[in-house]
Amino acid sequence: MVIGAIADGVTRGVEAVSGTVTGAFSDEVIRLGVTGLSRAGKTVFITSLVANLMNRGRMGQLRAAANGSIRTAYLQPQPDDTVPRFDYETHLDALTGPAPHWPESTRAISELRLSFRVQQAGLLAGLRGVRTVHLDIVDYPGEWLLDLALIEKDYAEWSADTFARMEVRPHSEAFRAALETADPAAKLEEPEAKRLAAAFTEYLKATREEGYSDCTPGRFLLPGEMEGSPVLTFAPLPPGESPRGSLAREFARRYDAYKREVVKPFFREHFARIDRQIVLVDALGAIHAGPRAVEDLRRTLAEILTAFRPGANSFLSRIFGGKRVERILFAATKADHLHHAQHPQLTAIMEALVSDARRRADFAGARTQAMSIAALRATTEDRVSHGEETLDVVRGVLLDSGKRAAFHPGALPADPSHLLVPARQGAEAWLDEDYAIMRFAPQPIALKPGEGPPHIRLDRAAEFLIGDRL
Ligand SMILES: Nc1nc2c(ncn2[C@@H]2O[C@H](COP(=O)(O)OP(=O)(O)OP(=O)(O)O)[C@@H](O)[C@H]2O)c(=O)[nH]1
Ligand SMILES: [Mg+2]
Repeated sequence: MVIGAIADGVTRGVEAVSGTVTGAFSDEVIRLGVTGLSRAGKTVFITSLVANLMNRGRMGQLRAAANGSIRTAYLQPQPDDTVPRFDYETHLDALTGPAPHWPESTRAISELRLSFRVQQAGLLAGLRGVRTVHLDIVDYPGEWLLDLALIEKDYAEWSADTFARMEVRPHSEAFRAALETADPAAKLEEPEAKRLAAAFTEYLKATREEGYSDCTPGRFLLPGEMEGSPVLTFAPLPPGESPRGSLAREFARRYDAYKREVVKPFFREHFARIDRQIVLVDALGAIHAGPRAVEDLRRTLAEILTAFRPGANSFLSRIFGGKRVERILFAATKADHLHHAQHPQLTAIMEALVSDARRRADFAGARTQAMSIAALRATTEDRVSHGEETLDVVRGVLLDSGKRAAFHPGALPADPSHLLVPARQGAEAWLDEDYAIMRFAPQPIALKPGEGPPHIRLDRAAEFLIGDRL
């Protein structure tokens, strides 16, 4: 405990020093965290945001872009040598090249530095001179935030929790069968450890495919370069004897190593340095999947968002050392699947999904907002007559067939509780409406000079997140 506190204190100290060094060169740094569960739209968001900040023709609602304060924006080497660079060029080529397609899934942390030369517009221009502001964008999986809950639990508690969840979740048979033939008190044999860890990982994968999002430890599903290492080769065990050198003793040790070597460094080295945060949420995808997916999403978001209340967790308050995330934007992504007439409803659902967490974060001093956005608009809007009525639709090219189609996903309720209440009550299906989803391909775009890729409200999102610092 004490050692942990000292180690954390030391890191903060070094941080503070490097902070002053940056200050001495009078360059300002904003660290923007971009997170969301897998497939939420992180990669597309960062790519389009950066492209639109470099070519600001479509950023009318970002004040510093509209009034000309931003003179130039350019990419620079990032400050952290050991973090993979966000592969901006490859992702942009995918989205805006001659045969546009969605980028590959990315499964780990990455970072990109975009720097601005800024000079205040108008009367103040001469007074303040030209400043350099660095925007460090950090992309990390939302699943990693779920591991925060492990820090407060020891191996026995975590095992007990995991078995309790298993009671109400499908696909645990194979792992249970693997446990039947295991002897936790016997001397550790590595093949046996691997066998149990593999069966447990398969169980986590299956539950995630079933739509459950809180499947800790997070790195078992997104191992990256740690695949096969001892910190990822353990599994929960029922309570029992754990003599020295036994499988049970070693699993408990590896669980502690996972917390120490994987979870804590992420929070300390990346999470605690974030100033501004956007949480991307595929709310439409969950609504389409049905009430259970919506309820699971709500719960998972609530758990993820506890990370933004450092006061509630002693490890977090220590590494934050009084600092906090100043602004948090909750963004429902892929809003181009909806005609804009329905965007207020989507935003209201987004607000309702995170309302508890938002209240608490507001209370902790962060400014929060909810919004509906599309980082890359893949559709155009239209109205079609459908029998007696006219219907608001969006049109685009379908990803699977390559055919053009008009799409109306169903009418979202004006009152979000019409979705969230049945979801909370465990309904199997929506009562009076089916929500369809279609996957559109990115459209070929001919960009005019000075314009970034088409989007919906990316400029408003940028204004909320960084507008005050430009
Ligand atoms: N129509 C539309 N679809 C989008 C948009 N953003 C993302 N998508 C869809 O969502 C998918 C996932 O987007 P990504 O940006 O790769 O999501 P991610 O969060 O980086 O996903 P992982 O890297 O797998 O965690 C894409 O392949 C698209 O199908 C958008 O603005 N509009
Ligand atoms: Mg990605």
